[in-house]
Amino acid sequence: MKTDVVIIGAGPSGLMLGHLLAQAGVDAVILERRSGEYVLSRIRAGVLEQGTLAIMEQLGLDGRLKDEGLPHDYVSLTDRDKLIKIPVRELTGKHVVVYGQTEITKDLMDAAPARGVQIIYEAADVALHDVDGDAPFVTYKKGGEEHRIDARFIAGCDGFHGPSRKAIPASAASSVERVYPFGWLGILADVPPCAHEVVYANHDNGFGLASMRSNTRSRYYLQVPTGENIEDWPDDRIWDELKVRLGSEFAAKITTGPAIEKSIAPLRSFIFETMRYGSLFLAGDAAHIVPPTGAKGLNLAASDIAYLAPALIEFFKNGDRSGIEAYETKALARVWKSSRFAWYLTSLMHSFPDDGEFGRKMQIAELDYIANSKAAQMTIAENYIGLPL
Ligand code: RFL
Ligand code: PHB
Repeated sequence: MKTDVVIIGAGPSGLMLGHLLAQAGVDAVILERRSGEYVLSRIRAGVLEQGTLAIMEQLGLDGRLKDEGLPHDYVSLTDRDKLIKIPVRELTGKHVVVYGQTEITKDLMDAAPARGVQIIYEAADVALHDVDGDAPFVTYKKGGEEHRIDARFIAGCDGFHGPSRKAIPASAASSVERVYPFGWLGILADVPPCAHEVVYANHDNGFGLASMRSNTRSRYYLQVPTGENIEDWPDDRIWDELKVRLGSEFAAKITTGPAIEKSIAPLRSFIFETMRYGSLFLAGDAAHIVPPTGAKGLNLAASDIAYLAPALIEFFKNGDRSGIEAYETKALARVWKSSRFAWYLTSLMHSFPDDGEFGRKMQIAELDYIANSKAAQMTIAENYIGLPL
């Protein structure tokens, strides 16, 4: 088989790219290791920035998002029992929308057949070849047979563990990493949320977060030390700890219920600075991981695609290489700024016992400053709704 672009991975970045290319008449094939049902069963991000919304709108796939997404005009920070409610819409004129990554993925997957977006699910042993030249190709196995797709470019949208990043020789690559000594224990439950906005809570016991997927489905998180065992966290223990960390006002409004999903994710920042190598482009989690504080992961995947899709389209339509030459520099500039915000909010809101009393006092002073400074709230608001593309 031959195509213009082979896209590896049918997560949000691969699906958005596939749709944008198809809309412009550029040929692409998406190869996904898992089944569609499996991809849709992964519970991940939920807060969408302006730029992510704009892609769904450009694709004309924002119908359900408009009907079911929850626009948020505020984001809240708490410092034990003190609440700082930041009016993001009043400060920036913009808002974020809460709509699960699962729903975005479903909308993109469901629309694929009618729009000629070809997705090959359950493609095993995907391997990239000749990525340093102009005629790369990808091999994979399906139904017991080996297949080959020749292309002009390969887009590695295969997440942190996929093969694309590994296809770049170490001698050509550079990366930067910070691993945090804790993770987030997430719980999803069919109970009404305790607040309309997302609440990031700083407490001496550690960080807590209240979010939602709808008016009847809540998503909460707790900071837990690395190596913590999910079996040690029965539902009751999670709810009790959330009530402590979120403070008395929200505790009174928490409705508890059985978990429909529960898992622990480690926190790390990882930036692979080589986002292009020859004919291979990396996008989304394949190139960078941000700690989830600030909800930037999915939105960064979308902004990479907002740069990469027009660059590839310009190349195929007009032979213009300027977009593809500029991709890495443009994408990385935004990746570093989103990583900065995620690091800032992680540092401000989590418990770092090794930082001692001084570190804790600095957090308290900073939160007090934010509570009383419009300038500080503006800084948080403009990062939260998403920096411009
Ligand atoms: P994805 O979503 O990981 O999609 C990559 C796709 O590539 C497929 N794949 C392969 N396909 C073919 N061959 C192979 N060998 C392959 N290897 C992998 C995978 O099956 C998958 O379908 O990456 P993408 O598209 O870049 O999207 C990025 C976002 O998914 C990610 O940034 C966020 O979900 C990160 N993230 C969160 N971000 C937030 O903003 N808020 C959150 O609450 C939040 N929670 C999370 C998260 C990421 C998690 N992971 C990755 C462990 C919770 C978790 C558990
Ligand atoms: C979520 O709703 O899952 C969520 C919200 C805010 C974050 C991270 C995750 O910073």
